[in-house]
Amino acid sequence: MASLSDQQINLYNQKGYIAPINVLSKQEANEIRQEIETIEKKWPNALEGIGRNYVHLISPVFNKVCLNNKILDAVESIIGKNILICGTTLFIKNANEKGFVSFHQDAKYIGLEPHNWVTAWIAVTDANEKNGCMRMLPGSHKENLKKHEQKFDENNLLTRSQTIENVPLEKTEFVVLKAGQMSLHHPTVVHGSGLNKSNDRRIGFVVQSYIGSNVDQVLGKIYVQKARGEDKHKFHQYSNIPKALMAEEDILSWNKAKDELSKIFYIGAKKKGKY
Ligand SMILES: O=C(O)CCC(=O)C(=O)O
Repeated sequence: MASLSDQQINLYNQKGYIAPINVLSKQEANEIRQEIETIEKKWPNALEGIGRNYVHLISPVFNKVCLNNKILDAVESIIGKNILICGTTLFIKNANEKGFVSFHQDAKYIGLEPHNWVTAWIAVTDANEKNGCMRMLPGSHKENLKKHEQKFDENNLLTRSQTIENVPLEKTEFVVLKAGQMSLHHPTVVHGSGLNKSNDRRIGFVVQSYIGSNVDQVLGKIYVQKARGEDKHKFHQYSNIPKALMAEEDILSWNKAKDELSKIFYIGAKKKGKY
């Protein structure tokens, strides 16, 4: 059932994002962190590079988050009741590293049309100005897709370091979240994030994105799961639902999905980045 108030929906329409929304308890957020850190210990490098994507295919803990009713109720308010999960990404900035995200619009290289989709950024740790939370340029989603320079900076957490230049920083807004809260943002809102200057990791588990079942992938192939409602369009192949962490057959599907995603991310690129 749609849960955002008219006021929240108006704000989303006006600014291109809405935050904070309480969705998980601190304990649930911490369970996600534990799962990430277990994988990092047992399977070093598995979550690096393209491996930070589609993690809901190899972990029941991540998968459960994508199906959380509080998240889906808010998402339903924006894209309607027929909801598919088309991807997840871990955005991790470790303390004392130089990770950042240049200003960009998600819709630029992702191939999801029409734009009946929304990205849920779920805070696994607190996210604030000090540790490099996202910052949004309110209202920018109402404009067309902008020119992005391809910079291939190895500290940039975006695939090709796609960058919109000259964003007026004084007009941007920090998206401050406590662990367990989320923000929802529009496919064309301009956003990015700065360095983590704290002593702990900053972790976002990002459903990128929830799409209406009417949304097609026009650049390649994605693997979806049904979150809610009906899929009359049947544009996409369905993925497995993981029953155990890193089960062998799930790893095979994960690898296939990551390969296809990588092809989409780098269409037309002169070279490949780290992710
Ligand atoms: O985690 C970040 O700092 C940026 C994430 C982002 O760009 C996104 O979720 O679309």
